[in-house]
Amino acid sequence: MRRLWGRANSANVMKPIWLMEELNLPYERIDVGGKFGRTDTPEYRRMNPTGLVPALEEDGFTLWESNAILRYICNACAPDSPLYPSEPRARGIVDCWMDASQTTLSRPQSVVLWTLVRTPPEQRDYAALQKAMQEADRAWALVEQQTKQHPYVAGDTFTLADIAWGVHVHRWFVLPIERSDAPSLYAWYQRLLQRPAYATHCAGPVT
Ligand SMILES: N[C@@H](CCC(=O)N[C@@H](CS)C(=O)NCC(=O)O)C(=O)O
Repeated sequence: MRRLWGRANSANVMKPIWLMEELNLPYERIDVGGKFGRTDTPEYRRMNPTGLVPALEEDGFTLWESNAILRYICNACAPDSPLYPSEPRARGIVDCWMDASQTTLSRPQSVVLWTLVRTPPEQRDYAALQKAMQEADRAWALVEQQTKQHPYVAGDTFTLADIAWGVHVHRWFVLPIERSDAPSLYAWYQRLLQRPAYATHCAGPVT
């Protein structure tokens, strides 16, 4: 049995949900983290020592870090899938963009989300919000440049790199954010919305 631990409104949990839906893999999801708690128990910490979500569990095997989970699922269940190409250079490009989503976007985008969606107005740190919006905008500019030249983040086909960035882009466009003009980024977001798994699991109300 494949089990995904993590609340469905977490972008990092959306990544493996989206992938497993794309691949039609059976899985069970268990709500933990955020208002559901249960991530500080010894049992959960054995699966994910950081106490964050997601964690993947498969017959006693466990894994954490959302991008590592994406790679593992492709390697284990869909080794020939173009989602994670095996040709070294093609794979290198996908890996590069997946890593860049974590190193450039995740942190500032999370500050923007927490401030605008999960913090009451009187408690918001607007200076930190402004700084995070600018940093996230710079990260999205990388994808704007890339999608000017290719339909997808790592090139001509939909890959794990689109999943790693794509879970965040719906929020970027629906929240009241000062954004640079990014028509290619918006067109890529519209392409993602045509995928049923994305529309259903990653593009709902932002909570
Ligand atoms: N680098 C980690 C980050 C995981 C992370 O920050 N998860 C957030 C949700 S997106 C979390 O666990 N927040 C605390 C909680 O939900 O209890 C990954 O990609 O899996």
